[in-house]
Order: sequence, then C-alpha cells, then structure tokens
Amino acid sequence: MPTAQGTPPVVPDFVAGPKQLLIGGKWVEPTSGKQIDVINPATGQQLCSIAQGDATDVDLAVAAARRAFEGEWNRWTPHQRRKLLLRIHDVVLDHFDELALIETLDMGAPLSRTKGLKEWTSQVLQFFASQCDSASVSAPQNSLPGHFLTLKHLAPVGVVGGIIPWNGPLIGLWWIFGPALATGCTAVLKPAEDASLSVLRLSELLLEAGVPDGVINVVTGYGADAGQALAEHQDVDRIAFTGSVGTARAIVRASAGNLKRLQLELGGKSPDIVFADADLDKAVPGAAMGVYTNSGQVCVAGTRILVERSVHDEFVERMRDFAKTIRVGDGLDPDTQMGPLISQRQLERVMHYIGVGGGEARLAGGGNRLGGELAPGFFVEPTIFAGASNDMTIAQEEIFGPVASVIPFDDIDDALRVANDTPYGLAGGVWTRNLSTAHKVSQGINAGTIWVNCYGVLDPAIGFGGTKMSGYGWKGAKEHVESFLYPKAVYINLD
Ligand code: TXE
Repeated sequence: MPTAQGTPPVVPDFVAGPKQLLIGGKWVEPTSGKQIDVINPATGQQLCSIAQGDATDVDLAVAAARRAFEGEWNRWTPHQRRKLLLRIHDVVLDHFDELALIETLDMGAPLSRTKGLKEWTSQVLQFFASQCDSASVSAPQNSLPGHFLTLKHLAPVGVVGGIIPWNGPLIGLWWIFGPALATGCTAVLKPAEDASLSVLRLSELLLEAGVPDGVINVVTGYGADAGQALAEHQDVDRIAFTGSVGTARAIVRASAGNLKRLQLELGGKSPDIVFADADLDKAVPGAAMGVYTNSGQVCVAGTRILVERSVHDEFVERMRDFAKTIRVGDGLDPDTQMGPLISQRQLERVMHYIGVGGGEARLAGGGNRLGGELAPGFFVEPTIFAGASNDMTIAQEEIFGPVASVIPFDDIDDALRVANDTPYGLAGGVWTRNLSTAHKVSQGINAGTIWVNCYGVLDPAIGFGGTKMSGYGWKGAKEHVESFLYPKAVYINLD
C-alpha cells in the first residue's frame, strides 16, 4: 500500500483486512462470495477488494433495518439520539486522519482536501445532533370546537435507502446517516463500487460509538444489482440518491412499486458569471477552483464561466497562468492540490470531451492526460476552452473533469439568458463589485445555490439542492430532517 508521512497505523491493517457487508450490526460475507477490485486512481494499481453484495444481501440488510426500526431503537428518546450523534462526532473526529487517508487512496482527492473535511464533518454532525427534537414535536392545535384537542406529531418514515456516488463518500454518507439517526429512521447504504472504503471504515467507527445493531447497514456492490435492488425494495420507505440523471431515471422507475419518497441530487452545468467590474485577483482563482476542485468531479462545479466580453481575453490569460500553478499529483503528497480522476472510465470520458471541445472552441490551456511518473494514474491537466458558446457540447453536457468552458457575454440580460440555457439548475456564481448586479443575478439564475464573490461554500444548517434536471429535495437544514418524517394528526374528543 502506498503510504503518506504520518500514516495512522490502523490504515494499512484496514486496507489489507477483509471488507465485508454490515448487516444487523455484524460484518458478513456477501452471499455471492464475489469481490470487486479496488483501484488506487493515483497509481492505476489494485489496492484491495470489497464485497460484491447483490439483491439477496440487500434483502437481508433491509430486513435487519426493519427489525431495528420496530425494536428498541423506536423507543430511544430524542435526547438519547442526540447523545449518540455527539458521541459519533467525537469518535469520527478522533479518527479523521485515518478516514481522510483512506478516502485519498480510494478516490484520489488530495489529502489537503480530505483532511480539510474534518471541520465540515464536525459542523454537519453538530447540526444533525441539534435536530433530534424534530421527531418528537407535538403541537396542540385549537381551531376545532373546545372539546377537541388535536395533536400533530412528526413520525420517522421508516427504513431509508441511500445510494451515493464516488466523488466524496465522506460527505455523501452524512446526508443519509445524519438525518436517519436524528429522526429515528434506520438506513441501508449502497456506496459506489468505485469508492466504498471510507464508508466501511466509518461504519466500524459508528458501531464503536454505540449505533445499535441494524440501525445502519452497508451493502457494497454494483449499482445495477445492489443499487437497483435497494431502489426496488418494497420495504424501503425512502431513497436518497446522488449521481447521474440516467441512473436517477432508473431509480424513479424502480421506486414506483411502493411509491417510495425520493430525494435526487444530480449533476449540473453551473454558470459562474464574472462581470468586468469584478476583482479579478479574486475572481480568477475563485472561478478556476470552482471547476478544478476535486479534479472537477463536483456536482456544483462552475464549469461554464461566463465572462463579460471586455475582460474575456484578460480573464482567460490569467486563468491559464493560474491553472499552470496548480500542483497536480498523487493526493498522498501534502503539496498536491489536484489529484487524479476516479477511474479509467472517467479518464476516457473526460478525454473524449476534451477532444470534442477541441473541435468546438479554442483550447487555451491544458487538454492533456499527464504523462511522466504520473502516467499510470488517471491524471488530466486543468483545461480551459476559451471563446466558447453555450450551444457547444462542452457547455451543455456534464463532463465531471477539470474542464472549464469560458463563454463571453455582453450584458446582464445576456448573461442570465446564457446561464439559464441549460437543463440543469444546481448552482451558480457571480463575481462583481456592484451590489445591484449581484442581487439581480442571484435572483435571475434558476438554481438551488448562488455564490456571490465566492464559490462552493456550504453550510449544513442552510443546505443545498437543485431544480430542473439537477433533481429535487433539499440536503441539510430543517427541510432535510423533515423529509425523513411524516406528519400525523391525532384528534381527541374530550367530551
Ligand atoms: O454515476 P451513477 P456514474 C455524473 C457525472 C459522471 C456521471 C457518471 O457526470 O460522469 O454521472 O457517473 C449507483 N440503480 N455524476 O456512472 O451510475 C452506483 O453504483 C441504483 C454526478 O458513477 O449515477 C453509484 O453508487 N443505483 C454526481 C451511484 O448510483 C445505481 C456524482 C452513482 O452512479 C444504478 C456521480 C441503478 N440502476 C456521478 N446504477 C453528482 N451529482 O455529484 C448505478 N447506481
């Protein structure tokens, strides 16, 4: 196993040890007996393998989650659940270096990014701990004649399924586990076949922190069997999915059997709009890292950079110079700012789009797979296409790699027209010194999150979500917690 300086001793043992499924509080072999190879994207070499769970294992996990939901866990008070979340907070933060290293080895994001998630993880866990009372509120209502007392409860929906992608499992898992634990639901999580390791290690820590048997279950495996089985399962009450639009459609169809509640967070082609009056010293690195963070494998990546025509050429030149300073390499190196793409498949996808872009717009920087000692890994240079127009393939389709399309615009109306000319609606940004422009643009972009003179900031207490083909449902904030609950009215005739 490649190691970083200061490797926590538990990581080599974890990587070398067996990776099983977590069902009913026990680590078990998949019924198929099959394994999936885990590839380190920085080296292209096999790191270890994980269990290939399938529909039979999903059945067992859902049954365990149902038993836990109807058992002792159902009688836990909000206070007990809050204490559990705070205990998880402490255990997870104590082990965060290990989790960060495992995530880096598994999906390639540099340690500077994965370690940096510690503070965010602390915030997210504290937020969900603060929400535990939501499930116990009984508000007396008095609008009926006096001999009626009406109570309104919020009850947990039951067993929730989570299907998460590979681009940030250490973030994605909390959007399932956090609200499930806060509300008294139980969960079955299907991590992505390309990046399951941090979820598995974190699940060991959840057991250590005292999560009761069956409350959290994890079935690793492929989407087409384990994921599909979870989405179809008649005893799963809610599915949260983050991933591609195509898979979301399959999940919508699969979930129709028992009319599951759904929350979908899909991709984007987010516009990041730079006005001529912006402070380019901030807008250039801000917009560039809005695309290149996590090698562009971020749902909210600001991949369409709309730049006011009068500063387009200067912006492109400065962005190209900035991109050259980004240190690309193995995420284990503490100086690395941008790691590899997740897989050979993603590398091919990104290189295909770069080829298409070369025929559509002007390649102003990057555009190559990185060779030399990085060659066995899935590394691509930060890439800029300049003078692009919004009808080009590279401006319409989600690439999910370090590829920016810079599109010139003439005025605010033109910018908004281009910004909204996309099937997606996840996020957007605006760089300007003019308050009125900032307000007009933030109101005018049809998307769930708008950043003004910054990009990618996320507060779990505020949350985020999309519109149009970026999906529906909100992650974080009270709305998220409430989507794990259903309202129940009780009318009491006091006569
Ligand atoms: O996604 P999938 P992929 C986008 C991004 C990327 C593209 C393809 O553009 O290039 O999608 O990535 C599980 N039933 N995003 O193929 O297939 C799968 O096992 C149930 C954006 O990896 O959507 C994994 O756990 N589940 C995005 C998860 O779905 C199924 C993050 C995501 O995989 C399934 C990832 C099925 N039939 C990709 N098929 C974002 N919004 O952040 C697959 N899965």
